[in-house]
Amino acid sequence: SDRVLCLGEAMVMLRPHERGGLAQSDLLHRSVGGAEANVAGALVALGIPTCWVSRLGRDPFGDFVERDLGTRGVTVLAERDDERPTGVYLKDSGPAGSRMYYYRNGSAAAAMDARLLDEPSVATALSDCDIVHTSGITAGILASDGDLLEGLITARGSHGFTLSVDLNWRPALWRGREPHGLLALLHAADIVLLGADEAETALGVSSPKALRDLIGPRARIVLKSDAHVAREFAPDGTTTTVRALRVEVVEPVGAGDGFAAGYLAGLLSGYDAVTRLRLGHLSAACVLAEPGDHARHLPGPTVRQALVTATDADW
Ligand code: KDG
Repeated sequence: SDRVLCLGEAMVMLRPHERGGLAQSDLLHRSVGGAEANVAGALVALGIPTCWVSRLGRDPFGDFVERDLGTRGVTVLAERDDERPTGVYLKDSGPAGSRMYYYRNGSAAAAMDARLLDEPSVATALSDCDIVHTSGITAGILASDGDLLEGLITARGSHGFTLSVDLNWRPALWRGREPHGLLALLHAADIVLLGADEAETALGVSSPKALRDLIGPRARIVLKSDAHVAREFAPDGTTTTVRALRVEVVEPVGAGDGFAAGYLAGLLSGYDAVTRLRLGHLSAACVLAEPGDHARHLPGPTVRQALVTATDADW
């Protein structure tokens, strides 16, 4: 059965097929984006059986998302909606970085609520998995405020899975709203992944101590700074620091999802803190080297084994 359940929206992602931006390009390249779906695909590629739970429109883009994730080996548990469409987003990459344009208001996924967790296939997956992974994006898109996430926190109590949350701060989703649901989710989480820049902008905290005070004592916190180093702060006070690999960045969107997948795969493989942070960095590097939001190739068993025995000098 699936060891991880990823909960969140997947969208069709369109980007210029040729050089030049969206305003110039006549041809667009189509792929699948969406933070939790990116994590699900990467986990499967890293050898961890994973399902993705969401809602999709009953439309051709919904078929495309379902087929793409299914082909990559992800178990797709997505309710189809006859009225609401599958979300779409456009990515314009330029020398100054990437811009995202969302067409997701009123999407099928935005209508997710606690009933989704009672669907028999989803309820079974929740009781069988080790980790449920979701993100601040899910908190940001939900139409019925908090209902789904409260349901998830309650389900953790009865099923006993580990709740992993990536802050994934997307200001465009929070304009004019207070991130209450997001804070409740962070408080409840067993694992919190976030960037130092997001901690500052979204939560207004700039030190690990302030972050620990805000999130509370239970979570393992993984803080990534300026893409150069990742630190794991365990609840017992242990801190582990691993610097990132130096890679040439083709396009950065999705790297955090690659990191989350590597880190969670490492945790489930029983790797120590150093090794799981390394696998996070390595998986992120694979995404950084591609224009899409997820990598076509992730470290195979031989590389993962090499990570386990690598010394600091090797890394
Ligand atoms: O983390 C990558 C995601 O940001 C991207 O795939 C699109 O899910 C997405 C979002 O909401 O930004």
